[in-house]
Parts: sequence; structure tokens; C-alpha cells
Amino acid sequence: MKEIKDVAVIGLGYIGLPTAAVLATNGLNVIGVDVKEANVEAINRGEVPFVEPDLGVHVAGAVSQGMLKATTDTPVADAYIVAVPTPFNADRTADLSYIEAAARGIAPQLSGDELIILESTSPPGATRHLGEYLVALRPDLSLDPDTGLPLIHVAHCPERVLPGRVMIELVTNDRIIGGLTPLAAERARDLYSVFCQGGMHLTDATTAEMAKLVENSYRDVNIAFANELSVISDKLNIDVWELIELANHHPRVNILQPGPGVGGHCIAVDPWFIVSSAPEEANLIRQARETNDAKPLWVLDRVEQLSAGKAAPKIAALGLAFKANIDDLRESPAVSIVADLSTRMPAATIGVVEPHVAELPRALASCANVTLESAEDAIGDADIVLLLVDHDAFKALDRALLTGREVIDTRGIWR
Ligand code: SAJ
Repeated sequence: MKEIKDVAVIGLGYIGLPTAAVLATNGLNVIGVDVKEANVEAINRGEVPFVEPDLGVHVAGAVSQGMLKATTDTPVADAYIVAVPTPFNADRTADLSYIEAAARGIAPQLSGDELIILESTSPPGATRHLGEYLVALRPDLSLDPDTGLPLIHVAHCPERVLPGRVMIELVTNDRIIGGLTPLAAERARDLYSVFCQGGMHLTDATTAEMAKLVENSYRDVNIAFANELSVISDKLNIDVWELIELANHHPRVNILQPGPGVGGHCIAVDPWFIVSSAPEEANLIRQARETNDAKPLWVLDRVEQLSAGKAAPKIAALGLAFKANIDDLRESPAVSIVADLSTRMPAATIGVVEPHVAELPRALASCANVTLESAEDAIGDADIVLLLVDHDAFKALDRALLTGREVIDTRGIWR
């Protein structure tokens, strides 16, 4: 069996680049592949095109030692790690086109015995689809005539790291590794053991796919419970954060925190993959998604109620990221709330404060009544202060700034 020395990581985003960097700093020769030329160039200069604590040091170190290079063309390698997006289609089934595009890049480079690992969060069956897709492109690699085994080894090893803590969790988290064959899982485990100090749990590919989806659905259901409690508490004039804190003193209760909605590319997306695989059965999971998706509308209604009677209210909207202390705006409820406010209240002016971005995202750049401002400018003449993200910078704000303004604190940081 081929010794793994050269690893290609396809997709240099929030998961692929940290994985590439950590493999490279642990002695493997890594080539990262991405379609975005500007990102490839930045990485080859040792720079990171997004914010993730400690990633910069790893990338700069690996590039300067010659262990990590980025390119737009898929190279020949001993192992391939696919970490591309799996968004959903309009009908909320998974869009596997990025995985298929990665496979089309990999297929011509294979000579047999390579390990191909899918890290992208995927619906049940996606790893098998990747294996079959590769074999359809390269029928010569389907089965070894002597052993009857596949000539390529395909496994699923879902990423489970938390943005903001990626460099720590990549090393310390346990990993679930599901192979299309037991041998594929074992080979993937051997590769990850180069840097992973957590336990490695081997299973089949479909169970590994479901395990990842179930983890995020579990969190989504728990957050939906918290969001529902926040709406109920508002009606009953109860402080929901005090309520949850008290309930969580019970040794077997651990309710998460309410917010303006659930964002990011994982928890707001993955549960739908379970729903689309078992639409008749996945009722609670679907309801949690709907409850969390409804929360931004509830926040909008609150802003409208507080604006009633003001001809041209000034609103300070604090935060755009999908959660605290990161620059990631994907599926962010804060962005959708500001965009909807802009159209629902055209006479309002909205000063957005987001210390982690230099310019407004495309969804807001064309909104005439929305500008990116400093906290002092936005809050200075605001009628309503709408806190959307619990960034440390907002926790540290001088509370005197809020005096005399209507405050909607969707994260409970100023209680
Ligand atoms: N949120 C709340 N209340 C909470 C916790 C989170 O409203 O109590 C919101 C956040 O503000 C954010 C969203 O949920 O909008 C998701 O944030 P998150 O911190 O819960 O999760 P992600 O999306 O950053 O990362 C999750 C993690 N999954 C789990 O914790 C089960 C991470 O480990 C996964 O690797 C990641 O999804 C992924 O890539 O799938």
C-alpha cells in the first residue's frame, strides 16, 4: 500500500485551509487547491484570506518551510481531502455539484491505491456517490481483479470544529471516520493520527454522514427551544436569560441561549439534509429549523413596534457576523434582519456596526438607507439600538452610550 507523503486538500476555506496547514506543520507535503485565484495567491504569500485565531501562524510557517503550496489545479497526490461547500438547493436537498467538480479534478490524477476523504458535511449517501462518481470517470479503478477490493479508498471524515476555535479543536476533538470499506476507514485514521489527539471512531460512511448531521441538528433543536422560550418569556414579561440560567442549575438541564436566529453554513443548513432524507419522519428536526428561521421576523416586528410614531427613526444595528468574534457573514440572521429592515422601513436610517468587516456585504451595499459606521457614530443619534451579535467589542461598550435609547438586546449581553 502506498505510503502517504503528498496530500492534496481540495477547497481552502474555513475547514480546508486549517486542515492543510496542520497536516503541513506535521511533516506532510501539502498542496492546497482552490478555484479562487486571489486566495491561492494570498496563501502562497503565507497570508490567510479570512479571520480564524492562530491560523495565520500555521499557514505562514508551513508556506515558509515549503510544506504548503496552493494552486488552482488538482495535482497528483497519495491522498485527497475534499473540503468544498455543500449548500442546499431551492428544495432544500443537498447540492453535491462542488463535490462532483472536485471529483472531476481528482479522477485524471489517480493511478490506484489513493485515499480520498470527503470532509464536507454531506447527506446520507454522498460518500458512496463520490466513490461511484470517481469510478464512473475512471472505470479502470473500480475493482482489483485479484482481491476484489476497490483500487481507490474512499472515506468520510466529517469536520466538527467550531469557527473561532478551529486550530484547537482540529487537534483535540474526537473524529468519526466512515469508510466505504473498513480498509478505507483505517487508512483515513492513519492519516488523521498525524495531528489528531482525540479519539478516532471508525464506522461505515453513511453512519458517519448521519452522525455529523445529528450533532448539528441536536444543537439546532436545543437553540430552537431557547428561542421559543424567549418569545414566550417576552409575552409573560420574564427575563429569558435569568429563566434559562436558573433552569440550568438542574443537574440534567442544559438549555442553550436564544438569539436573533441561527446562522452559519452548518446548523442552519445541515438539519435540512436529514429532513430531505426522511421527510415523513423528521418532524421535530423540521420544526426546530422553522422555529429558528422565524426568529429574525420576530426581531423585525419588535423594531417596528418600537419605531411606531417616529417618521424617520435612526437605528443602530450592532453586528453582522453569524456569531461572536468572527468575520463570517454566511447565512447570518443579522444580515437578513438589516436587509429586511431596510426595505420594510425605507424612511429609517440604519447605522451598522461590525468591527470585523471593512465594508458592507453585497446584500446590504445597495441599500440606500444602510451605512457602516463606528459604534459611537451609530449609537450617538440612534432612537433604537438593536444588538444582533455578542462580539466582545459590544460587551465592552460604555453603557452610558445607551442611555435614553430604546434597546433591543437579542443576545442578552447588557442585562
Ligand atoms: N447560537 C445561538 N444560541 C446558542 C448557540 C449558538 O443562537 O446557544 C447560534 C449562533 O449565534 C450562530 C448559530 O447558532 O448563529 C451557530 O453557531 P454555533 O456556535 O452553534 O455553531 P457553528 O455553526 O459555528 O459550528 C457548528 C458546531 N457544531 C456543534 O457544536 C454541534 C461545530 O462543532 C461544527 O463543526 C460546525 O457547526 C460545522 O461545521 O458543522
